[in-house]
Amino acid sequence: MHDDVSLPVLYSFRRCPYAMRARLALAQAGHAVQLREVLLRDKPPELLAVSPAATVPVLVLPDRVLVHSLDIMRWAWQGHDPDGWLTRSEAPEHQALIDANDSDFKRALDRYKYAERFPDRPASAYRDDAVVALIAALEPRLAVQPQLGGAMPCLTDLALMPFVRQFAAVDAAWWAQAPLPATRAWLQGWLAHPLFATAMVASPCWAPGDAPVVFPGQSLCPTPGPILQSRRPVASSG
Ligand SMILES: N[C@@H](CCC(=O)N[C@@H](CS)C(=O)NCC(=O)O)C(=O)O
Repeated sequence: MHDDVSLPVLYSFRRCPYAMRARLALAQAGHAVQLREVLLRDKPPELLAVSPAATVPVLVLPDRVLVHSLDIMRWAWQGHDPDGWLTRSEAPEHQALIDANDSDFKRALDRYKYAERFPDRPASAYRDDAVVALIAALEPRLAVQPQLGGAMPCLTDLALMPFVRQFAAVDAAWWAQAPLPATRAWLQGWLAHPLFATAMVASPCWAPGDAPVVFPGQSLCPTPGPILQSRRPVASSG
């Protein structure tokens, strides 16, 4: 049995898409962490002490603190990437997709989600912006291959999926009939994937003194200790 308190600490918020992509990567790469679910409106001093910016996710390692989701994702596969999850995402076109997701698409997505706060344009205009910023580039790729990584998924698939999920959920009726069948199938595949279920397992809010909550939990691996310590990949397809 491993020593749970010696595992890296991950500060996380279940519904945050940045935290989701970090949890997806950690689970896929087979890293066990102590999950500390936080409330964004009531962040624990322990989080503020390690990351003054106080965004989630934050991964506390013995020698450093990673405060950006993409750094956590890259760390997950660094040094042990037998299936190329990290390597394939390093192609310039993947970096461009991730950059587009995290900048123009995210901005348009937030306006589309909260269109009532940005009343100078209709929600559909923000949706169009989001399509131009990212979604339009996904469809032709996913029409010829099942994953952004190719035949197999890569970091890029997991980095984008939580955000595309939010985009699809803003107006499910529009999404269901949009001329985006390949992107829809890709998202559906991930929403039904056991890795997503593992990453979305709910955990009570953390408080100092709580027993460690080991993530990923038992739902993914019946014997999480030895399997996770050997860092065996737990999912290989979308
Ligand atoms: N660049 C960061 C951004 C993370 C981020 O903005 N997370 C949001 C939650 S989805 C957050 O923590 N916001 C701070 C707050 O709401 O106080 C990353 O990639 O991890």
